[in-house]
Amino acid sequence: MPLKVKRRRRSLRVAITLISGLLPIVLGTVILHMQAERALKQSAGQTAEEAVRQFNLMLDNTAQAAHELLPLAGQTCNDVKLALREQVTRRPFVRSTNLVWDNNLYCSSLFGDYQETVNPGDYTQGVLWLMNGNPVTPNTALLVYRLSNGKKGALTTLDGFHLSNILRLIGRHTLLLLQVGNNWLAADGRVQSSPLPDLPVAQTRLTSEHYAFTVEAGFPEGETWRYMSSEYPPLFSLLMFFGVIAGFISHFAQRRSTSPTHEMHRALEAAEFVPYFQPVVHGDNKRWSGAEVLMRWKHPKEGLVRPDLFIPFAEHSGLIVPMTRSLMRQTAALLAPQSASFREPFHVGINITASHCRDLELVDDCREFLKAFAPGSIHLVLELTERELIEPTAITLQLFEQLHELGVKIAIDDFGTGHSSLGYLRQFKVDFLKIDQSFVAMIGVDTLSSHILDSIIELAVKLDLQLVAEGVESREQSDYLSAHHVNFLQGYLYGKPMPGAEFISALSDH
Ligand code: G
Ligand code: MN
Repeated sequence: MPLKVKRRRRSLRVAITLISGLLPIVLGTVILHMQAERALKQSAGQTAEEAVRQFNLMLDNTAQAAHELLPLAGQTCNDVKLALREQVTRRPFVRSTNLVWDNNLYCSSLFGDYQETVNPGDYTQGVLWLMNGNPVTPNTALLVYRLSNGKKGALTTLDGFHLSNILRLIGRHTLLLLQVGNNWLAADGRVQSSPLPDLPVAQTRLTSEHYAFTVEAGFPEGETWRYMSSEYPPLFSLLMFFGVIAGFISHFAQRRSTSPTHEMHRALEAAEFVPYFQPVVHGDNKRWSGAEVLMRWKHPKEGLVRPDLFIPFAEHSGLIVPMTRSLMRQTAALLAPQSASFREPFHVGINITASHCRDLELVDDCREFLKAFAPGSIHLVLELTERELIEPTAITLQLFEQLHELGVKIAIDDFGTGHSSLGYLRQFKVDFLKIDQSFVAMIGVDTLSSHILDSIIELAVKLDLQLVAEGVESREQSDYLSAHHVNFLQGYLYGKPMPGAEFISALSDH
């Protein structure tokens, strides 16, 4: 069935379905990715805040020791070394305490008397020095707090073990670094002075408001995806679900877009509807008097399709009007060059459905058709099937009025199979009756049908209507109809419906 033939190529349809399915998944993933980045950023920020808070507390403790010792600076080491050791013992984070006079460390809680020059430039803002150990404990991180007042000075040191512990415990999934001046400490407890490493995901820096240090927090490469895969599985399932739904909807929407109507739209644009011509002959001399135009669909895959299969769809979708217009234009283009050879007006029968008669467009189409021919060289006959009667509304009556003014003839097709009244025939000023082929087929076979045929002929004579007999296949039928003065005959006996070129060459032979 041609109307089921898919409009688009399969690969394109599959691609569209895939894209529709993937789009919500991709968009959803992008949104989840952004959400995950936000969550990580927030987490890094909170971690950094917590670390700064902890370091501030530890430094407060260390600074207090220095404040308490500073007034003692200048006294002999022997007098103060117990006070120095007391601070180390009392304060949990303080590892050592030292007194300074005039930038000279002269007394230490570790060694008592001691001599070492203090260079204030080593201390960030003159206060903090993150170092990788001292001569006593090399390679053990150490944060030195310096307090000075004139020549007096106190140095208290904070054990790096506590610092790296904080980095490790608070950080957990977050990478945390403590930076003091150019030096920085990571959770592994090593102090380094190389450039700070990049934390590729959610990098956050937070500087203490009380002391000269900065905490940097962040996550390693790929953390966003790891976070998503651990936190969002239910949302991912939902996305998959939406993707599948969208794919299905797209798939079925495309199936719909290959509906008969769409397929016929395409065919109309591709000029696949072509006219075939079946000759109509004079009843008496059997000379060709005209032709009925019969639509054929030259389908690219299905071959030649007969109108019964697609005309109902065309009527339903309203496409029948442009399709017939195309048929009339093709017919005019084909026959107009022959019109000089017509010895009498050539009958051209065009099939019309009731849906054609809803507006006056048909008048313009007929006018355009007739204009293609030399005046008087042609009779345009519109064939209306008796099976669907036209309502005599104001618009249809106006339509037929205008058609008659144009000189267009009206024929009732398949006559005898419907139930048109005499009033109907008069109202639409019918010119021809086309006797349905079922009655012609019964000639010499079925007496009842022959009676009906005789009545139709009688009626036509009384109403002064011209008669066309359809489906004439045998000499016997032809003789009978001629003997009963049927004006025109049409059927396989004289010619089957044929393509335009064939019809033209047959026409010149006749
Ligand atoms: O309804 P309408 O008259 O437009 O239909 C014409 C139909 O009759 C076409 O399908 C045409 O092919 C068919 N037809 C024309 N002549 C003959 C014929 O002699 N015998 C048969 N069986 N069909 C015919
Ligand atoms: Mn017809």
